[in-house]
Amino acid sequence: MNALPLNNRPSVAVIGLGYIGLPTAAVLASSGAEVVGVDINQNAVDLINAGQVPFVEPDMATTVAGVVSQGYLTATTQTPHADNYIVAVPTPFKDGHKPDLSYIETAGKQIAPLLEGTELIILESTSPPGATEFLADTVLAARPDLTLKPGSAQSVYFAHCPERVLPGRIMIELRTNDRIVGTLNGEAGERARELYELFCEGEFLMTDARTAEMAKLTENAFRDVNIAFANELSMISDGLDINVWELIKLANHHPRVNILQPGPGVGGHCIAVDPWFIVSAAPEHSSLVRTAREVNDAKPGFVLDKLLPQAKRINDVQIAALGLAFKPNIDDLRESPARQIVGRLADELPQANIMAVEPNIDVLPSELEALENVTLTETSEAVRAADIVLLLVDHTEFGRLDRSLLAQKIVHDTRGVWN
Ligand code: SAJ
Repeated sequence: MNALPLNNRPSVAVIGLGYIGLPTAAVLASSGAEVVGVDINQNAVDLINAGQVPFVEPDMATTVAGVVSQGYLTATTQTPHADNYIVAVPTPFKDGHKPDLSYIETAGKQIAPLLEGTELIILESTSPPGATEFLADTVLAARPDLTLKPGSAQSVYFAHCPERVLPGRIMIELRTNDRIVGTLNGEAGERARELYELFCEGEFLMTDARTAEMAKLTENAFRDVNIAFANELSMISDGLDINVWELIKLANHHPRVNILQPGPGVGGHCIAVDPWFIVSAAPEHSSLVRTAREVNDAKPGFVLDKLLPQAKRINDVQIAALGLAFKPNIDDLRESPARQIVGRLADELPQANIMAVEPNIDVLPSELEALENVTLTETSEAVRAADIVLLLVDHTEFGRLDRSLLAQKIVHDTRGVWN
């Protein structure tokens, strides 16, 4: 832990204390910055100020507890003045898969009146091309006395530094990943780099803001396209009576082939969202990116189409649905195909008893909690009682399941864990 006195530490306000903002705030605070985290969620703010965390991410809780107790990180609902701002707010999409920049706009409007000149404003949120310019335009529209022209006391500096950390490994990857830094004006990039150098040991890759925005989208679209290929293979193989897991393993022995793993669909707030920003920016040239999204979004329906006819043949069928998170060993249920599948199973099978197993949560999400035919159940209890076992998430715990419990059951392993 860095022991710089408070008045020598750069001041940073991190806007948005979600899955990226909070770990970034905590790592910055533990590496020499004086950090104020800002969030509209009073409950999250109160928890953080008590040294606790509002969501699970390995190793984050201890870092937050440490920096809060030392006074290097505080949380508030009111945006303060700081020399450096990091904007890490959501960028969801709205109707027609168009990016929704309203959170970025709100952040810009809240920062604008506080600016004194010479501040650095970094956009970290994954953003469509042009979003950093949009943030700068928002700020300057509210503060016409300020300028993007560098070098004066009225200059404000903007950069885009997209986060690229993997949920479940955020505290490690924040320090070790290479960092793209996109400059919008003047020395913004160099200043951003100095700030991130407090904690990031990776290489710094300097570019302009627009290319940085597109680079982040490209990384996630690349992964989405590759997962879509694996998911498409799984559907092709199913019809041809071929084991897709064996097929991929064999093909991956080729020195230039590296196919990803199929699953019940693609979840999370990044890979299932970001490729649409590319489609939205250049619809006429992004048919591959769009198709990959459509293939991955169709996979939960394919899983249900396989399972429902079998389930409907069994009176008062008992189904163990293993996993609700969007990927293994986390509690994040956002855009989770598993959660979507369980909801649709419950709708289609009113007489069924659906035992949802998710070792990382204590309470079902509200839309499932409200259903009479869905209960949160412990792993082996659910598997023992089940007629059908549907594995949806490759949590480590499920891989350790006593396989003899699966004998006499109808098993759908969408992740190839028991293959
Ligand atoms: N998935 C598969 N098969 C695979 C790999 C993943 O079905 O072979 C599924 C997962 O189960 C999950 C979804 O894809 O539902 C996404 O999971 P992920 O682990 O691929 O990615 P995320 O969404 O957790 O994090 C991604 C990462 N991007 C890349 O790997 C290019 C991360 O580095 C980014 O920082 C993050 O998006 C983000 O914030 O954008």
